[in-house]
Amino acid sequence: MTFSLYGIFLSIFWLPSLVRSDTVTYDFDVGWVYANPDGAANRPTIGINGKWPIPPIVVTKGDQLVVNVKNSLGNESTSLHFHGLYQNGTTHMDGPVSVTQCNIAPGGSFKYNFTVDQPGTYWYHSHVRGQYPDGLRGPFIVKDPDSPHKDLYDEEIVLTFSDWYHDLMNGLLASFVNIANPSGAEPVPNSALVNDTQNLGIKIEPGKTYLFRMINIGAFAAQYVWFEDHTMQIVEVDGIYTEPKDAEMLYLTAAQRYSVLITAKNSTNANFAFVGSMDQDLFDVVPDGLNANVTGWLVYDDTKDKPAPKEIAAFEPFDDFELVPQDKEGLYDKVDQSITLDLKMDNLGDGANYAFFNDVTYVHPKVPTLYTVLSTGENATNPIIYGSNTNQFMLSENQVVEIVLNNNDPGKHPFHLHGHAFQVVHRSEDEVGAYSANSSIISAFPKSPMRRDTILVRPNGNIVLRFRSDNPGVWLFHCHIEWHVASGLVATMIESPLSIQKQLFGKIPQDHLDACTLSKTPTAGNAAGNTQNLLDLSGENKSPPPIPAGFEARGIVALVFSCVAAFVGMAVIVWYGMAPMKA
Ligand SMILES: *[C@@H]1O[C@H](CO)[C@@H](O)[C@H](O)[C@H]1NC(C)=O
Ligand SMILES: *[C@@H]1O[C@H](CO)[C@@H](O)[C@H](O)[C@H]1NC(C)=O
Ligand SMILES: *[C@@H]1O[C@H](CO)[C@@H](O)[C@H](O)[C@H]1NC(C)=O
Ligand SMILES: *[C@@H]1O[C@H](CO)[C@@H](O)[C@H](O)[C@H]1NC(C)=O
Ligand SMILES: *[C@@H]1O[C@H](CO)[C@@H](O)[C@H](O)[C@H]1NC(C)=O
Ligand SMILES: *[C@@H]1O[C@H](CO)[C@@H](O)[C@H](O)[C@H]1NC(C)=O
Ligand SMILES: *[C@@H]1O[C@H](CO)[C@@H](O)[C@H](O)[C@H]1NC(C)=O
Ligand SMILES: *[C@@H]1O[C@H](CO)[C@@H](O)[C@H](O)[C@H]1NC(C)=O
Ligand SMILES: [Cu+2]
Repeated sequence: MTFSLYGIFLSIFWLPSLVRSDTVTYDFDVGWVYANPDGAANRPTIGINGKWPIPPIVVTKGDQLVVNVKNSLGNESTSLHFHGLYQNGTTHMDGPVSVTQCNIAPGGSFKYNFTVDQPGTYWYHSHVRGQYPDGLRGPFIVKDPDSPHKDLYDEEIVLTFSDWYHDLMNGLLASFVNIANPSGAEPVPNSALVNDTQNLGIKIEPGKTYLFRMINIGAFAAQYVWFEDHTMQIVEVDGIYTEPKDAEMLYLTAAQRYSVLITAKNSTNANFAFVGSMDQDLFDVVPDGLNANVTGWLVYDDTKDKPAPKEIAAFEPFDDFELVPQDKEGLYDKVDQSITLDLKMDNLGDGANYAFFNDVTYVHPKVPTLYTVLSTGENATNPIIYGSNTNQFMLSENQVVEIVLNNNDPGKHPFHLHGHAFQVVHRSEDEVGAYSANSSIISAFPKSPMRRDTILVRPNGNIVLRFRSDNPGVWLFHCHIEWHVASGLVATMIESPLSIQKQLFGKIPQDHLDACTLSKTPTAGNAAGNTQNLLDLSGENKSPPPIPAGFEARGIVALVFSCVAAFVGMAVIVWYGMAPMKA
């Protein structure tokens, strides 16, 4: 009797403290190591604490996460972004350099500290221009004691998929945004990886059900993923629980995640291949000998063969637009603010190829945008002060915001919004041109649209995304192909700037400001660092000027090609001239 009374007492007065809220701390010393994950090239790679692959971050919903970063790279700045985390109240912990923080220069340190209040499968990566494909990217898993699927599986397995380059990003970026690459052809990866290796065996026990958390941590290539003779049941997409849906093949763009349940067979008679296959439509030229596939096995019996994957006739992935969030959140049908982004690729006056939203290519401001918000008082609501090349949009509080993105480019692009998951209310097929709402399109909007944080827009197609501006902060919206971030396919959402000031004015931690001192970055004023006249942007960072009137992009391309051909010709002559004479 006393015991059960005590039990009631406990449950009334002590239950809240049983909801765990631990602090989880990681100390990350970021530095160069060597790695050779595809067995074809040992290359300098960015590791953590002397190791690569870098460790997964694993927390439980509700935890306080502290990541102490020390930059020991010696020759590059760094930062960390926690992809998909809402950072509600902590926009200064989001990670993109020149947006919510300064560079962490070589020798510098920086503490990320925020509450993780959402379950699911995420990842973390550098948000310095072009850096993460050199290795600084890994899983970020938020466990959920209250997961609606927790009784449906026995074990969890994290699997990352990635493309991989043998050359370092610094050199690849220099030749990508270059007059000698006027068409903007992206460097093609050398190989595909699963869990930063190839030929991975996964020990499977018969009869068990596994939750596979799959993450594309690549730079560029989307991957088709399938498990031979095993059906996947999708239960989570980008951190949002979904109603279970069966799928035989998934398509994971760079930065997308899926959790799927896979039930093992009862017999151990055979092992089964699984494959990640890079979407070669993305590659302008497919180099001879490229193996776009990475293979692994569900290993039921170690002593049996690991069969080569069967060739498949066609890629027919599950259409993620069919997913329904488990909470069935209804369509936001009344839009308060609609933003149209017209995407194109084009050349600027320096002859290189850039990516544009509404004819503006992103160039980072001198003052991180968040610090402009915090240092300009009531003028923070004036979009002009954020500069001419940041594609800034002011969002006011608690509105339904719509982003209409028209892809005027023959490429596929995975778009990501920081700080939110969005409803995907419409996604067109290929080659339909700009979005134009009509009654048949609107009546086809899903009642409970899929929500996620990264979505593919098809070639010359369009997407319509909606979210509620309930998270004051400075949030990037960008293509998650790292080449396109470098060529400027980025917009800045400045959500409720006066509320950001209320949350964070005077509260930016000293180590964040010290990072600015070390990297010689101003922390006040408009995009140009002007604190006196906020409308005076002289000295701001700007894109190269447009191609001079009278020249056509095609003309420049032809001119460059003939110059390049002449240069190659000369180089060949010089090279022959220098070759030692054979006796
Ligand atoms: C930085 O250091 C690494 C490792 O020593 C080296 O491979 C890389 O080329 C350097 N990068 C630059 C930009 O100098
Ligand atoms: C992290 O932030 C929380 C909340 O602001 C604070 O209480 C805690 O002391 C911080 N932890 C560290 C290690 O700075
Ligand atoms: C894949 O790597 C993650 C860490 O990134 C690890 O937790 C997981 O166990 C690995 N999966 C397999 C099947 O080895
Ligand atoms: C494995 O055996 C169990 C129990 O007999 C049965 O319920 C289940 O359907 C079987 N699974 C498969 C994949 O055949
Ligand atoms: C990769 O997989 C696809 C699909 O099965 C197949 O068509 C292709 O031949 C494979 N490539 C290699 C190099 O094995
Ligand atoms: C609405 O737009 C779609 C796509 O542009 C088009 O296929 C369809 O015919 C249009 N319907 C009406 C009723 O105009
Ligand atoms: C942020 O927190 C506020 C207040 O707790 C809440 O109303 C809002 O929905 C949250 N937004 C996100 C994106 O988590
Ligand atoms: C900010 O705006 C106010 C009111 O529009 C103006 O009087 C003031 O000069 C502005 N501040 C700066 C630093 O430009
Ligand atoms: Cu892109």
